[in-house]
Amino acid sequence: GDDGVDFRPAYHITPPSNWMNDPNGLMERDGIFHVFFQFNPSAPIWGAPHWGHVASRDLAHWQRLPVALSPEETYDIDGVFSGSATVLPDGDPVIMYTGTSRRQELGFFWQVQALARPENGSDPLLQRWVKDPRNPVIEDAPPRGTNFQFRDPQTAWRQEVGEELGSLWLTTIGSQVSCVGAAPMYASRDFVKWEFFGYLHSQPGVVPSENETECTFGETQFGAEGRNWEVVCYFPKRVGEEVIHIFKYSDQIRGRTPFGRDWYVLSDVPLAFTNKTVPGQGNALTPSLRGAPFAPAIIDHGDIYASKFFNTSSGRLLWMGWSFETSTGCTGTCSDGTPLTDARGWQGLQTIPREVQVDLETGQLLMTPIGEVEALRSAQLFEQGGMKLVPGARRALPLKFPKGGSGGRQMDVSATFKLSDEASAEVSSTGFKVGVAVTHGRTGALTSVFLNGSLSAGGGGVEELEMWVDRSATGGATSANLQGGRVTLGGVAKEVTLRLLVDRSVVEAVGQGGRVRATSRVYPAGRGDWGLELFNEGAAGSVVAGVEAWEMEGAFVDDLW
Ligand code: DQQ
Repeated sequence: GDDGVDFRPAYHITPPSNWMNDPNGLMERDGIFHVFFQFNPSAPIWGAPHWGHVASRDLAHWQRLPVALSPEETYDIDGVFSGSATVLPDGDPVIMYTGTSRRQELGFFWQVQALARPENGSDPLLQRWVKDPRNPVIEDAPPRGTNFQFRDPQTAWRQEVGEELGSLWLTTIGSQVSCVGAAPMYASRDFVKWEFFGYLHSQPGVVPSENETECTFGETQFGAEGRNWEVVCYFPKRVGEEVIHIFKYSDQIRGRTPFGRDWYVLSDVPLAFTNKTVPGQGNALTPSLRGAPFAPAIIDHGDIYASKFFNTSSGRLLWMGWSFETSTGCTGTCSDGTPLTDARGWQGLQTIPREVQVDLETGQLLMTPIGEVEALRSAQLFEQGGMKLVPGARRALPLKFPKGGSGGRQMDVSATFKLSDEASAEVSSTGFKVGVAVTHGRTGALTSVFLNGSLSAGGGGVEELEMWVDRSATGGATSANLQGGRVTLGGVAKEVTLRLLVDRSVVEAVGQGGRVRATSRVYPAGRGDWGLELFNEGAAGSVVAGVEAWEMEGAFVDDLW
């Protein structure tokens, strides 16, 4: 149904067939990385989620494994929703997920939390999972919350919670409380008995308090005030002498993307929490980094939702997110026509994992594709520096395609642009706009990724820039054609950089060493080789560009050994 154009990414994780959404249960255990994901094995649209499973030894090559969890118990019969894995001190992993069962009288999904453990802990691939007979282990939504918005438990952590209680396991669960997004915590000593333990974090001024009422599901869920948090994450990250606390939530507001958007805040003190006996007390919002006001930042400006952080055994903090299809306005469950990708039998992918660093100067996360992805580079397609681009210049790069390669459909591209010294010395606030276009074969379709900003006078550089992916000449996508945003650099930069991971229907764009990110889906229909063009559309003078590009191999292998 797609005229021979293969939109299925080769080096990204996609479903074996049918539908994929959120990443689940991300963990490293005995040198093997596990990625589970929301999976509908029966149709290329969302429905009755199972947990699909892939594993890797190097975070670059992946093996497909059997479905790990299926809806089969009364408490999860309508879907094994999202959840996390925690590796316990004895090395045994445990999954906590959300079980759902439709309440017919309401038609919505009743949500409780359940545990699963490996059937055979000595299977390095952890292929079979057994549900705990004591499930569900968390049945009660938080006070003024609702079991219709109560899901996606986060990887648990140990925390000292005072002399009386000592050290406890804590987790947090995406929720709606008093009609706003919330991250209630639950505490346990043995990982089996869990109790509500206050709120990890809440929106400023909307700390749930006793006198607020319960939110009726559906009433304000998507209204101006109504918000719901899904897939909340909370991870500490050591930065030199300090520990920075990263809190992430997926805000389910309609209208921004088909699904919502992922946000983060950073704090240099652990996020406050209320003791369950004093609801609302001491739960004022912990300030963001350096006492700055609550200022959530966008994790990725593109087609990303329900992303997750996870730690490796060597203490790296990584991130990975679900990228949904945007080939039609319909995202799978609508009745106004078949989504384009339904015909192909699959939808959805996971991004290449990103390495997470904290920049204390600006209070920003820097997120770059992990170094491991370079293991998939095969032929080098191009390498050249010193390319001068005068204002208005466009320059097609002669790529050297290997035989039997992807014809530019699977590429890893790095570009640097040295901003002109003369121009910045003379002119104040002169705008620049430089970038890379991916050209899509013979039809003339292209996806432009660019950086723009203003050069500061005298100093010769840029302090703030924007990165945008422009899909208006790409064809096929119906969500916003321009995806991107603005970012402060925390200094004056004389050089701006772009990294593009191009994989058939996805372009992961990362600007300025990971300061700004946009994952965009593209569906160019043309045949013929893809290519790269550099451009300088700004008024700020010449730039000098350097580009490296590689062909990328597929990521899936039959076995990891
Ligand atoms: N989708 C899942 C939920 C999650 C939402 C169900 C986010 O667990 O809250 O597939 O995409």
